[in-house]
Amino acid sequence: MGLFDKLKGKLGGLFVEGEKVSDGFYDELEEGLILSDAGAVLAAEIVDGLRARCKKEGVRLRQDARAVLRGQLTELLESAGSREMDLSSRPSVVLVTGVNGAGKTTSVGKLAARLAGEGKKVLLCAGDTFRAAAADQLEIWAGRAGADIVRQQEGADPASVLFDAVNAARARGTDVVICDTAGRLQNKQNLMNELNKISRVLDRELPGCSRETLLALDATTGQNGLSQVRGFAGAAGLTGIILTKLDGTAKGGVVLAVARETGVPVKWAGVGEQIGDFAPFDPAAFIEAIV
Ligand SMILES: Nc1nc2c(ncn2[C@@H]2O[C@H](COP(=O)(O)OP(=O)(O)OP(=O)(O)O)[C@@H](O)[C@H]2O)c(=O)[nH]1
Ligand SMILES: [Mg+2]
Repeated sequence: MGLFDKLKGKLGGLFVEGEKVSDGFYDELEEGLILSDAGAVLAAEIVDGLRARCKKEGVRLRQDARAVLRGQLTELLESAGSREMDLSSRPSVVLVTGVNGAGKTTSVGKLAARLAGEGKKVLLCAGDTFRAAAADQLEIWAGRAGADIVRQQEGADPASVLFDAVNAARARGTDVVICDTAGRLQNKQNLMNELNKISRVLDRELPGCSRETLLALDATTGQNGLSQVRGFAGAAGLTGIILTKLDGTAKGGVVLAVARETGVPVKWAGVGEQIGDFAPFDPAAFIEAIV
């Protein structure tokens, strides 16, 4: 079973063995890409690119066009930045942001488990102080992942929880602090300022530390995902994306638009609600699943 086996592409049906490419084929492909949330402009661009490549390489059969398309889309995803996580300093810090319900807390738990499995000492920071239940939920994940947790009471300043977490991490020789945050809309200025404040605590307390700021992006959100990436990149300086809920969708094409328009790389993929449903994002495997 591959990571993306649950991700059923709508495009697969187009590549009938032995059939030739045709105008109708290219039109249907363009439509399929739009239905997968790649966006109209990018869909047209991809299809034009494919036409040109197939013409140049003398590709006549759909099955061969599929290979060309896969290569083309994989290249597009790989053109975004490096997918490596920089966790070289001790402690290093991973901040997980995103809109409500995107899968932040779940992803924090999964990532913690993964890093703990690599032998790292992980501490979770309950930066979502908006609801008391948020810290309880994170505490359950900390238990599952074998990580420590630092939390405060409901309504506390998230920057102050992070301050405590950083100090605990220094005292305990923690390798990675992973900070959960409250869900927020990408256009709500006061909440975005809160992320900024969290970031300033890190500048002051851990100058020069390795820092990843990841956006949990629900793969089923469609084109709004692009606006989320732009908004959070502007406010928090994203270093990567965790693409969540890939198990529940035939879409996910928005990451093509994200790669093209923002250059923020997808670093992780969430494919279920369980702790192990998480892996480094593999562009070639992803494209193979949707095309
Ligand atoms: N199928 C599936 N469900 C997921 C995945 N990741 C998260 N979920 C589910 O999505 C729901 C929301 O997940 P949370 O991790 O609580 O999301 P959040 O972004 O922390 O939510 P808020 O803190 O309320 O903003 C939960 O029911 C999770 O189990 C995934 O990769 N696949
Ligand atoms: Mg949460």
